[in-house]
Amino acid sequence: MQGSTIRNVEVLVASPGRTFVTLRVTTHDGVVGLGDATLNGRELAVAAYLRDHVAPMLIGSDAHRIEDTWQLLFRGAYWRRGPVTMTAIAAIDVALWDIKAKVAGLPLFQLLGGASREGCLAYAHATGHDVPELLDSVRASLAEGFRAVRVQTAVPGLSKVYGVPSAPSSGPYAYEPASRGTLPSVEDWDSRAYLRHVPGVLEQVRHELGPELILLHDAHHRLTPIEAARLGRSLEPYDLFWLEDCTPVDNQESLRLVREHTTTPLAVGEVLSSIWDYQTIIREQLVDFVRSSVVHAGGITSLRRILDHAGMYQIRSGMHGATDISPVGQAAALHLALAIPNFGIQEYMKHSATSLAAFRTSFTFTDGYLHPGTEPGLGVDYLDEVADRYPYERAYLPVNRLKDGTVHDW
Ligand code: CS2
Ligand code: MG
Repeated sequence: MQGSTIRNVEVLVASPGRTFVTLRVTTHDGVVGLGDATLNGRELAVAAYLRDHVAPMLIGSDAHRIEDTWQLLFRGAYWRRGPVTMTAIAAIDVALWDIKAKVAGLPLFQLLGGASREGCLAYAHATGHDVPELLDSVRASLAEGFRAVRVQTAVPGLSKVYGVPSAPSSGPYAYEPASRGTLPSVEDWDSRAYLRHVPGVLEQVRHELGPELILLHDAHHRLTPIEAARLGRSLEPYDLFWLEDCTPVDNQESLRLVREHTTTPLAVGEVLSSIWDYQTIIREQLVDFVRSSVVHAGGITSLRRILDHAGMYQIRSGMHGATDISPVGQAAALHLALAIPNFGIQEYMKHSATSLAAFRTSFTFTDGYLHPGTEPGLGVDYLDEVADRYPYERAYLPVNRLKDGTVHDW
């Protein structure tokens, strides 16, 4: 199997519109596999982890031994888990799956058991500084063919809130959470103002756009468990598909209190990076959707295991798909999403034209559904000649502070 031994491992960092870390693995036969190693606001930590520690270990190893390589990088590192390690492992894992599928001459989803559906229902981002602007944004997403929309709104009294671009009417794709600069920007937060405002907004959206529209909302980790319980209950009349990250889940048990008080479906996990982070959450049926991405949860090998476990509890996937998941990570998500039995929905925050220009992609969006395409492998290429025009620029996710200056979850 000389041909499939790894000849080269490259860590490519560029900032076309936003920063992406792309891993490229090349075998002696010249087969290329790509992986996404982008960890928003901490990109260079993963790049160094890969370049300085992991890449030297893989030169000369067999690219086809995906599971063995995963175990080597997880157990062999001694220091396990966490977003940096699991994002690094994910990039290698996906690149090896890309290679194996290309050698097999099949689209990756065929190696994952084949298609379990014709397409993956996708949700768009809609946002507004006020209800009329939000309604326009939702209608714009519907006009693009989306059947599901996540709605985020500004909150009176707060200068800046997650999911809402600074400039009014700049459209849903103008929002990029990480901002370039020497220091993170500071946003203010007030849970009481948010809890007073959001139910009324969802009420108006549901009233204006009818019962069929699939509606989602992201509380973005900012509420205490009892506040989250109250929000979940106040949103029940508006039939949300899910309420996301209603409270931080560092303490997985905190969701018990939320579950006790509301039947609004819950989604968590975009910041969770391993199956152990879901142990209590899944076993006690505390959520309805797993939000981990292939990129931040150890790759296809690892996320498939988490989703298989979740499937036992009828918990479905809702993979994170914001713009800090690169087109490579997005493609990997779609191949897994097409194959798994317990698919729920896929986030589709479209990349800017500048970001997209650095990649050739083959996934499609038709009538509300995403499909990974049928090219061998992932179906994505990295365009060095374009990406190289955008050298790395540091950017930070914002920091949140309460009115009294206390640091709060962003
Ligand atoms: C968000 C993300 O899309 C989402 O659900 O939670 O936009 C998140 O803020 C970013 O990915 C953080 O990098
Ligand atoms: Mg989120």
